[in-house]
Amino acid sequence: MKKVFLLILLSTLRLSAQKTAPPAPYGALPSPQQVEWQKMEYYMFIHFGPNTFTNKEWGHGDEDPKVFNPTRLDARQWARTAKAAGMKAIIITAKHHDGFCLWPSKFSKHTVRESAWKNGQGDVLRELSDACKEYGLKFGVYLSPWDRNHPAYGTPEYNQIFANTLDEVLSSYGSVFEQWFDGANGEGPNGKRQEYDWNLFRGVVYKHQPKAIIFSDIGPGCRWMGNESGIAGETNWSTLNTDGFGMGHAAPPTHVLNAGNENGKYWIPAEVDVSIRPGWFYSPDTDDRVKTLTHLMKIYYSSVGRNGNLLLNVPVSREGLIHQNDSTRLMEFRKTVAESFKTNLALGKTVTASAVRGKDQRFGAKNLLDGNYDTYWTTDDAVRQGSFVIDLGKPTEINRIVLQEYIPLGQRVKSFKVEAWNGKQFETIDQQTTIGYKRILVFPTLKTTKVRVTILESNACPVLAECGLYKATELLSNPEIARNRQGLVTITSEVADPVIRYTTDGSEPTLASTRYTAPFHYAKGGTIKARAFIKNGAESSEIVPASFDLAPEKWSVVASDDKLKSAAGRAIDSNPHTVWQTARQEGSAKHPHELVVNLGETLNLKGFTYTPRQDGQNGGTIYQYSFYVSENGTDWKPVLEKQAFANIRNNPVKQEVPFASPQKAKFIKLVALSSVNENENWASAAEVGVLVN
Ligand code: FUL
Ligand code: CA
Repeated sequence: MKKVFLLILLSTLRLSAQKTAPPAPYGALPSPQQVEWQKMEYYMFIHFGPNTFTNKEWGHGDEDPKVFNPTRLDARQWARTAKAAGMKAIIITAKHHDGFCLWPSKFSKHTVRESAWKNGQGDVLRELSDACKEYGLKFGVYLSPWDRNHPAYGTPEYNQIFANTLDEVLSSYGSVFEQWFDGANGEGPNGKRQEYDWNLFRGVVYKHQPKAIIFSDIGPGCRWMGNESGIAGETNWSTLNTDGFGMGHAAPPTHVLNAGNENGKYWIPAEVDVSIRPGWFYSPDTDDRVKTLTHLMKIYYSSVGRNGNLLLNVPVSREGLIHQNDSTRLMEFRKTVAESFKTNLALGKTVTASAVRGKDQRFGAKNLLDGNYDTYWTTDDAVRQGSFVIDLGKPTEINRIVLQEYIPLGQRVKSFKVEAWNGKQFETIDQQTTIGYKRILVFPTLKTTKVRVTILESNACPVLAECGLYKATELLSNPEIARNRQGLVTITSEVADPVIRYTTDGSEPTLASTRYTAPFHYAKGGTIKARAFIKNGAESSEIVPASFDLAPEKWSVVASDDKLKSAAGRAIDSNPHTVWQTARQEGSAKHPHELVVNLGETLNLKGFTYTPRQDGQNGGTIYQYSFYVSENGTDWKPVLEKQAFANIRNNPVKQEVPFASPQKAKFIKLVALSSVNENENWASAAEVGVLVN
């Protein structure tokens, strides 16, 4: 009897001493550097170079280096701004497609040394890397292999030259946390494209910066997520299959980059690069078009909130400073994010899970609410579903939930559901797919005592590090300004009983400005600024600007048959959601495809505009074009020949193209010479317009 008792005692002791093992890692895993990188969440991109001074997005490489002449360059101001904005690093375009080097490279004759800035004695990379050290920021470099200036581009020697360039940068400015490789590959000065030697380039990076994260379309450190508008996929796996793929046109389709591959072979998380302005480079034309706070918050939720890091571009101005408008907006953004996620209402509250791994409290649900990423809740290996309930103790207002998987053990969750207790039962708030490092769900404010999270599907037992509940700042939604073909402006608002006020003289609308009550005529164009007020002005929306040129009231499409006429009419109906496209059937005429418009009166044109289709597709989007004008519709004068809309494939925003000198015209003709997609023999447009103001 005694013996048996002793045996039982011994085995119990042994059992409790034998701790439950943590789950084995699942699938492709992040390196320790990738985990660190993911925790950075938010950092700054800076596009700066000759384009800053020439109003271009893609320089041609033949620009006079003397144009680069910032008058008051202060890299410490950039670093200070980034730091105050809550960012963790700065990545700068050390060399963009025009080949201009922001440091005095030995391997190029197109650099700051040849510029007017500091009499050729300056080095932007030196100043910025020093400033980053001073402000405790990490430093990263963008280097475009595509080089429209270098005479060797397009020959085998160029690969070694680019490798030397990389070597120079990566061994001269201290630690580089991220090397950004642009996938764009176009023609160089000799009209040839380069076959890049990526193995060579990667080798140089790791030689000097073994811990650097290499960004490219397909990693290996992190990946492009398929667009430049700041929207990662709602489903976003950090794993990707890259075998057989390459950069640029050889990359997986953008929808794949956007969502990653479930069970992908490599860990290549998404980085969300987007500009705070319509373009990547500074232009005085966009000083008024810095993205609104509302827009930036939307980007935050669709980047950091969807398992991606946010790389927000803030272009440096011609003075060599971050413009006041951008820095003001960055501070508002920082404040709103910080306030929204200041108080985790779930922290330290009671939480119970449907199951706990080995019933071992080291893996218990309380780990979800301890504010420590390195402790997690998990279940037995065979368990693929499970839930936990957070008891808030009292009715609490919430509108955001933050979930985090413990990624050192891989990304596992395929779908999950969030519910709130309504007094009688749990009611679904949202059901979504992946979580990854961080997932934030946004929902209207509700009051509840209990929240239940259910993992519905997981590729291995779920491993969740944290769950947070918040009552985030709700911004009053912004009014929207639209103008129709006849020039009638409508201002709408989602706010209940708003008082909308607007101006047409560029000033900021106040409570004293004109009140919007009905659509008004505004065919000649200009800038309208609107703002919604509620509670007698106690609360207001942001100020929303909208700029218009001449309305296409009197315009008509010139075409032989009515079908084409009405189809082409979609390019001049003032509705960016309707698309004109030329015939695309088999055997149809190859490029050029053209659109001819009768303006109905003779005008003095300063330029034209082209809005590519805005429906998420890029079929027929024009890349190269020529533009003609005519006073009688028969004799055509070329104004712009064989030009290109720079970067329109990745950033399909409205293009505004000024002419070198004003042109008298009653007719215009836009001729599409090529599409953004190779071998596509048709053209499309959401809108075509003119600049007369
Ligand atoms: C693109 C480039 O072509 C753009 O000019 C910009 O630098 C963007 C970040 O990457 O591929
Ligand atoms: Ca934890």
